[in-house]
Amino acid sequence: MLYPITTQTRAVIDLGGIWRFKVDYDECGLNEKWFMGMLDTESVMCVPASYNDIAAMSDIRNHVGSVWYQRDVVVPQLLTGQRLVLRFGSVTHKAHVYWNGALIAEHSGGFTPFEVVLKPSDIAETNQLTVRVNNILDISTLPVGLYSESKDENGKIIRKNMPNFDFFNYAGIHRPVTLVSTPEYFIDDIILTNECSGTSAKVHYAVTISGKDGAVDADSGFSVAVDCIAEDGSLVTSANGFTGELHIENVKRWNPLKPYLYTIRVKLLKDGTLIDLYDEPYGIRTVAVKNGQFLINEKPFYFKGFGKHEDAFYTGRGFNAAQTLLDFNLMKWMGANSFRTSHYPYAEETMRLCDRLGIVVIDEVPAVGIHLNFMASLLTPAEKRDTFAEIQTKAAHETVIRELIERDKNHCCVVMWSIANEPETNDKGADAYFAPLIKRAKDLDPQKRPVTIVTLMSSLPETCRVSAMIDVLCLNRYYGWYLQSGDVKEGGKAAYTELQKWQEKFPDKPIMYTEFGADTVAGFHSLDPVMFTEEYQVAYLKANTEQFAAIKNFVGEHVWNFADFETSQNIIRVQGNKKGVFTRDRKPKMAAYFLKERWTAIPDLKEEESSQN
Ligand code: GCB
Repeated sequence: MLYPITTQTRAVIDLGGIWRFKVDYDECGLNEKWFMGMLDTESVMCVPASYNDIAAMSDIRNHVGSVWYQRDVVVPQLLTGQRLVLRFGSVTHKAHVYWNGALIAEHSGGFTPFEVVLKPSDIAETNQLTVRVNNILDISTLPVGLYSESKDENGKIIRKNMPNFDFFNYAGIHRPVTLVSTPEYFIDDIILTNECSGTSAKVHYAVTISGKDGAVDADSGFSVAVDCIAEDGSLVTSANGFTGELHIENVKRWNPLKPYLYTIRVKLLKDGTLIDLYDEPYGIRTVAVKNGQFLINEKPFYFKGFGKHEDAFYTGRGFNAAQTLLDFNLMKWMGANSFRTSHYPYAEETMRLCDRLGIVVIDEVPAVGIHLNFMASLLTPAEKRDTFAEIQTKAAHETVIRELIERDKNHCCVVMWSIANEPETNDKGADAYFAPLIKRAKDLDPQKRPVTIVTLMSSLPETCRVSAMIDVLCLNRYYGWYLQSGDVKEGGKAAYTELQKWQEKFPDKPIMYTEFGADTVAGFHSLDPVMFTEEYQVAYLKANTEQFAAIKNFVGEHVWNFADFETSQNIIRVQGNKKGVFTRDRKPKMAAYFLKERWTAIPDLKEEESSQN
């Protein structure tokens, strides 16, 4: 699905701003047809944003179920005759979209875009756009939630939505809502891949053209012309045809923190007349896993960075351009080169920014919580559940993998897909559940990037059933925090022992830490570094990072987390998770300086050890 941009042939109208808003406390909105006519409310809400913290009241913040958004939309006359598409960057987690009272779209999955074409006959002078947003998560959704209903003494239904993951279940219209115009026949999709050989490169492209009756083929009288344009605006090379190749000499490669973006300009023509035009930014680089190394542009890459969250004061999980850019500037300040979109796909705007800034991304689907004993047993010890006998996430999982790869396939910043975070990989059923999903990701990705599953502390070389199937061993490990608590020295030793076993078992697979960290309350200090102090966080990071150099295939370190973030309430969280290297308002803890010193001394790409030998 192409990102909405304005070109000579396309217009984008932003529908963000202040919408009418109503909480559906009794889930009666559907029966009472709140989608017909003006929403009966005095409340309003910002779009895009999570509604939770903005509403200020705890019954809205913690509401389980549906809320309704509504606004009027006027379609400018100058767009008459154009194909009009209503597009949502994301609605978390389930959306029902009504246009002038009629249901026109439904979408499940809170982190990927969806769109619907508006029929010209449905467009009135002023139109009413109503969205019902539902935040319920259960064992068939991703992320996974532990949903339950009970009745109070008056027979009123009480809904409980316990997240089976460690972040606050923010909800709402989280990303831009736009009205996009295209011509009737239009560029529907562009697939880009490349091959590099020394200083030259070939970019292979495939363009899909569609009209009102679906895709049209090359015999339809339409033609496609493609230009490759350099950053200074000069034309590098051109090609013709629905599919083809662009040959580039003296290619400028996209490199970590040293980005270069070409523009691939696709033109749809009929009898020489321009019908549609779309510009796709494209960085040329290669990615491969070989001999235990992670190669970018044929050189060993070392991941330095974080697991992050889309999480901010006031706007919650809503797209926040200023904070996103600040985070990347802070990362660059400390020599970080990469992050993982833990634990869901991030905004398209963020991915475009990463292409532009040269930030390397491990792109994760929202498959978190596929472990029915994890949060539950941690908080309220219960009988062991059989995750793969009970979980019903297969269909959602197939969908999110397809939607993420369709959305992000052309991004040079994306070097690996993570198809789950910390599932129960030791239990029987894990291999049967994940093997087809790994295959699906590989089949769907035109660039054939590596695929991983990020594993939990208990997934050990002796027990983990998925490690043989994945390309990179991505480990979340908390030695010296959840294990060997308070003793970083013992923690460091335990980390080393486990890493050595992985190295022995899979001598050809790269290994990285995708999480390691310690909760740290900013401003807590002690001479003897005790847990929760800034000194302990530094000692913990030092003790763990000291082990890495001795592990031959160790290719990177992502600290958990970039910044403190909001979670639901429980006995192991203090107004959220405090493992941030920055506070939630982006003030550095001592660890930021420790990491800056360490990371600025480690090259992003090892020039000296090219894969040619
Ligand atoms: C993990 C999870 C992450 C948590 C983190 C923690 O392993 O992947 O979502 O926030 O641990 O801090 O416990």
